[in-house]
Amino acid sequence: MSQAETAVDVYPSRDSSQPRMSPRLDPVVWASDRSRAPISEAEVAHYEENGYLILQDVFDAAELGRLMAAADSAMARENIAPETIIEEPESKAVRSVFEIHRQHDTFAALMKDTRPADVARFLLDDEVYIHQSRLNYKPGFEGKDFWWHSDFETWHIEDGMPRMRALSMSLMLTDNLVSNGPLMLINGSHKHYVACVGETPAEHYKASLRKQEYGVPDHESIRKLSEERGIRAALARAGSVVVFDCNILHGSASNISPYPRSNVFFVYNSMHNQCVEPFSGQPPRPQHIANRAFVEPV
Ligand code: 6CS
Ligand code: FE
Repeated sequence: MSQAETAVDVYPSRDSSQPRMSPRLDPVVWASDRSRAPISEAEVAHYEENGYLILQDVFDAAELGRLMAAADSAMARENIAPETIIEEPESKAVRSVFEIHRQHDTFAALMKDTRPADVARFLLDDEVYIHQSRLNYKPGFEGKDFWWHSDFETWHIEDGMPRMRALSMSLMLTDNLVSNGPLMLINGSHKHYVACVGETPAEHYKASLRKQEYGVPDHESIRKLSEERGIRAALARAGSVVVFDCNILHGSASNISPYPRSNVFFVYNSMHNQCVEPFSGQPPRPQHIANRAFVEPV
């Protein structure tokens, strides 16, 4: 398919003063042959219906120890490119470190590990590459919220991701508890595309990664979708993995507990869904936020 053909914007957003909700145009589970799934039929059905799946205790204590040591060194900004570090909006605490898979071997190996990668290759029915990776620390007392959003709406408008053929893995590096600002997902919201109001500001990422105010759904749409199927908190022990569809509405509250909610997020995108020119009409976001330079199967 030529570049011009893929540039048809089938998911417009931030182009009107009125919010809009429309049906998803893409499959959730792209796999045609489900007999070779690396997860159970019930897990596939849960993911397809709800838009996410929690895989309990995927990584063991020894593996977690290595990952936490790597996360601590990244949090200490050791051998980390300064432009990939995002600080909390109200302090100098490290909120996120982007492109972590290219800055630390431990995380590079994680994203190639067959336990998450095989699930992504199955659900997206293709070879996959890393569109984005990040460590979100959400430190105790200081970790601020991530307002409700669809990742795909941002990746489509600001990164030029054509279709909903991507998913996120969130590997829990610390226990994700009721008290420490766990990921919350609006059940089933991935089946609707919520177009947001408000034009994308220039270099929006400089603000949105600290506190997102554009490309966020309107309250009425959030209320409607929450009341339809409910809001779920992804509570699980460190070592567990949440797989969630690129378009599910999710967010998390501030962490006022003493306990960090540290997760490593990585986004698998289908090799047949590579980013084109951003649909915002603005220049692409930097490489460390939206990978364009290293598009090879994991
Ligand atoms: O803009 C982005 O790509 C990032 N923003 C959020 C809130 N989630 C996805 C991603 O990390
Ligand atoms: Fe997100």
